[in-house]
Amino acid sequence: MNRTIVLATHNEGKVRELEPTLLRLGFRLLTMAALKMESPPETGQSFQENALLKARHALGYTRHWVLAEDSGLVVPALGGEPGIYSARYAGPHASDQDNNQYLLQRLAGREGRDRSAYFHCVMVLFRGPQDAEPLVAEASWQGSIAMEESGPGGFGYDPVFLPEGCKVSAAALSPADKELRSHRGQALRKLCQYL
Ligand code: ITT
Repeated sequence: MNRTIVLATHNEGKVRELEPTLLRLGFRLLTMAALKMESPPETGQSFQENALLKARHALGYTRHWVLAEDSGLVVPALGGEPGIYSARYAGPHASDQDNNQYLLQRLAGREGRDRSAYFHCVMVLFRGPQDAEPLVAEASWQGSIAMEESGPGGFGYDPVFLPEGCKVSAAALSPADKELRSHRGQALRKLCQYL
């Protein structure tokens, strides 16, 4: 395809997961770090609002295509927490491990269905700054929250997320297996089908 896409994210975990498919399709990729772009404040009230906000912010810096996504973990028994606040659940500068420990504390004493959870991702693609009808795709990944962290890979909540039908946490899946099952992998495949 020989076209450049700017990945409007500062999250290296997301970049690692999005790269292989987009490169395989022949896109050249640029990151916000390479373009020295700041992240916008995430003031949206939904995954979709935040994904659009991140993409539109990046479009202020470039004439290339821009792909952005907003994602997070939803725990229905906690009223949907952490949801759109997943990246900063334990505080504004929280690390992934802080967030995981905080989540485990919030679920202390809860078992069975109360530990059900899913990841959700809304991904948007603007085919240049004039694109009035950006492509939007979304997907979820069902599972539950483990009693403790495990697994060497992934990022974010992967060490505490037990995907439905798996015996290990998302952090113990191979990158290819995670991409096949995950909210982000599914959303990206839908988006690519629209192209
Ligand atoms: P950008 O806004 O720069 O893209 P971010 O990390 O702030 O990066 P989000 O606002 O979309 O991104 O927050 C997503 C958070 O949800 C992320 O930081 C993780 O904590 C969590 N998350 C999303 N997808 C995940 C995945 O596949 N595995 C584990 N955690 C994930």
